[in-house]
Amino acid sequence: MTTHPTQPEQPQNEALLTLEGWYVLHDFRKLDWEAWKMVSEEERQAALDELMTLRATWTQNQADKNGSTAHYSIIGHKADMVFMFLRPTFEELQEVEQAFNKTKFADFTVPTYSYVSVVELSNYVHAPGEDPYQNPSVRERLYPELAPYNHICFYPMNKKRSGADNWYSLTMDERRTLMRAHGMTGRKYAGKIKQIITGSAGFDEWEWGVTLFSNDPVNFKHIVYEMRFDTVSAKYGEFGDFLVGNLLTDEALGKMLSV
Ligand code: 76R
Repeated sequence: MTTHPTQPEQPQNEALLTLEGWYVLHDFRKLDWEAWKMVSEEERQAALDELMTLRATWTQNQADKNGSTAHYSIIGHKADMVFMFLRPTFEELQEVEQAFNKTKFADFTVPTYSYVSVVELSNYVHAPGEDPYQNPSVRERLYPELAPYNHICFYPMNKKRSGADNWYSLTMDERRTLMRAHGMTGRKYAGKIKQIITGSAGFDEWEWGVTLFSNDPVNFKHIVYEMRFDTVSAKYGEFGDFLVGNLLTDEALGKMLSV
């Protein structure tokens, strides 16, 4: 388990008081179906067995509390599957990506999109005075163990900084008020949606990655639509592509890859 440095004591800007947890890679792949269908059943089985072995190492990594991994299929043409890896360091994140790339199965995949970020809790909520990295409920959110929800929804987003609507020109109090309203909307989905907000300023194209999990995909539509009416999203939210899909249990994976 990593230890992150505690926060700077006197940051220049309160917005810098974010808490960071595990580093995250969302790795989206398309399957080269033509190549997959062309090889023999034995070759397909060997590639699948190797993938299963790798998945077992991810399960062990999670049991060791040294990271967490999710593997989902993706619906539509943007990708066929996503691996979401959470690891303590950039090095471990890259190692897990490379371990996959070295498998035979990876030869049948084409990377279509990837996203590098870090689990982030913003400073709008936590109690002053304590070391949040020692707080068990904070730790649980910074180093989350991904549970096997049936569905995933991922999209990147920015807070606008153009013209009169510049999030970064607002005062801390203004931002806190807007984020509080956002949190209230979010709380209505307690038990229905599990959200992981990851920060990607300096890491990737957008400022945050939003990863939602649910057992019913209609909850994604409801929460995203309801949040569009919150001032923070209505005025300041800018969104990238949405990618959605289904949990790849061993059985679902076998079914997906059988030809
Ligand atoms: O962390 C907390 O629970 C406290 C309140 C809270 C913060 C600070 C919170 C609650 N979020 C916070 C920060 Mn969120 N969140 C999103 C999206 O599609 C959209 O319009 C927005 C995408 C969703 C669906 C969502 C869900 N949140 C953030 C930030 C960082 C902002 C910053 O620092 O400026 C972003 C980008 C963001 C976006 N949020 C919640 C949810 C849900 C479901 C909750 C309630 C969580 C709970 O109480 O368990």
